[in-house]
Amino acid sequence: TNSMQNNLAPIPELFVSYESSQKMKSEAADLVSWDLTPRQICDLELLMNGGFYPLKGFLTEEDYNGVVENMRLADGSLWPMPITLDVSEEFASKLELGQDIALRDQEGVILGTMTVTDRWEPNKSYEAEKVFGADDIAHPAVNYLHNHAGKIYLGGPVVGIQQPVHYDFRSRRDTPNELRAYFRKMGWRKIVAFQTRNPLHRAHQELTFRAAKEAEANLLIHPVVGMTKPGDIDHFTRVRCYEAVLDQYPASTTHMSLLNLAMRMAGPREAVWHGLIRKNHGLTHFIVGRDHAGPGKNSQGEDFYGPYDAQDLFREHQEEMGIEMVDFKHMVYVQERAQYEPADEIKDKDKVTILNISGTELRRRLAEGLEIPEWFSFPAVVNELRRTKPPRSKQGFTVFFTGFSGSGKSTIANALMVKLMEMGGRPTTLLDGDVVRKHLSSELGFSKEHRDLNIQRIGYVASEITKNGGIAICAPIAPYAATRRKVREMIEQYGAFVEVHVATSIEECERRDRKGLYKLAREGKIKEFTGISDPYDVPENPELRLETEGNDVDYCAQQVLLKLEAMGLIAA
Ligand code: PPS
Repeated sequence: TNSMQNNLAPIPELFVSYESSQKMKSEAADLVSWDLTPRQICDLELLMNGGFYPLKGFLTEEDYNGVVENMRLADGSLWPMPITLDVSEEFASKLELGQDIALRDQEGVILGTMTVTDRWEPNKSYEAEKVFGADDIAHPAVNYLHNHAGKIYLGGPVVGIQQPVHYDFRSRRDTPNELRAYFRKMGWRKIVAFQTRNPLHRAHQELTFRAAKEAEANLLIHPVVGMTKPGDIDHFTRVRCYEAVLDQYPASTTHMSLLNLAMRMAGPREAVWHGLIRKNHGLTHFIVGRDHAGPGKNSQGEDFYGPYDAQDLFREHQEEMGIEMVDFKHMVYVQERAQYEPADEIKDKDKVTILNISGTELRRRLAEGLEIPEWFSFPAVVNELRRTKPPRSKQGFTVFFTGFSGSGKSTIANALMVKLMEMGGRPTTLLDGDVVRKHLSSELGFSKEHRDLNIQRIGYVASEITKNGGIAICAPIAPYAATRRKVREMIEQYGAFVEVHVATSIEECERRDRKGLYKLAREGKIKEFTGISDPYDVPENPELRLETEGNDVDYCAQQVLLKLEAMGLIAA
């Protein structure tokens, strides 16, 4: 298949002319509007600019059924991924078939219109089984399908008005036709694409450069900056890393462009989809590695797909796709020869030392501020990663005290705050119950709903503090486990969440009754009082449980410090 033709002629887009788009923008004011989700915006961008050619809009029911069933549109063309406009039942019920709707971004800017020809309720479990291989929400796309996507799908042709606006890395983003034009201008006919959602280290540089040499092709580094796997390094950091690696390649044969794709992590089907998208961008070759676009482990702890399933499915369809697979060589570092070599070509395996640092080990070294050797990565890349992921002892975190009123939360929190200020280094904020109820939640009472709102506000502020490298100390009662879990999730995106249960018993709190509230609660003068007439879910697995009875405040605060030290959050 080395003779693949690549004429680089423009590919059809769904955009109307500039004049019509101006006219449509004003007319669309009268249309019913759908506010696109972040994923739908990514999908729409590639639909409109030809990245998803031959699709002409969000899938109709017939196309969807074919794609789910056997990766084919109703007209027989190969298309492995359902590109669907999922909406709420409420929105769907307002529409008539044949009606035009305006598709708007999150700021309300109109990006395109769609004529709704189809509306149906998909069988999501079936879609999950067929497309992602299992109806298991450990798969990020299946989780998205069941827990984020709307219940109803709308389908129909799209008319493009304007590209979604990106304020970041503008000069690095290209539509398929812009890339085709660039290749034409440079005289490139054979181009191999490298898809990635991770920073490039030396092994990747080696393998991509080798792939290009072997195919005697130019190289396009084509990283995804739309949506990748939850938990991935953010694209801002990654693009700075890619830019740092670019000068390791010959400039005359290597180019980088960013792809605003929303990945689904669908392994084999995703590989074929990636191939079609690259074909549309004017590429002739595509690198497929081990476990391409793999979603990680399923809920049984097993891999969703076999390591080479993606290569097999790609190989099966590459002729029809018109893009050739270059299979990924697993590159390893041979210490004695101070170079990377394909693992399967090393003849003297038992005589040489093969070095490797896994992804997990890399994350550990970053978190603990340990050495990352030059044979593994480029200093400029490591620098960028360290800037984004400072060691845990320099990251922000939240200490979240929970316990009954009068349990001693505030007093211990205050003591902890003073001790942390004495150590210095990170800005520290105490979000004490009283402070919060005065400044953030002054209109709230103590109903379940109001307490939840109160705790979520505290969680939000603490997550912002944590994100920006500070220490947030919170000390509300926070009686409900579900709400505490939500707050934990919010904060753990950015740093550690240290839940401290101040386990003073209700009897002891009532005996102390510092504010005289327990007496009022017993007399029924305060309703819904935690521990008396309102529930408290005892934390099951807090990072720390403090027994306050018989222990003084200083001792308790010191216990928290020791815990923070054990977690690597404070260092010498
Ligand atoms: S919650 O449930 O987390 O939103 O509560 P929080 O914001 O921490 O507020 C608790 C303080 O409010 C006083 N107070 C009550 N507590 C519990 N139940 C009822 N019904 C109630 N009404 C007023 C009480 O003094 C709590 O103060 P602390 O600092 O916890 O002793």
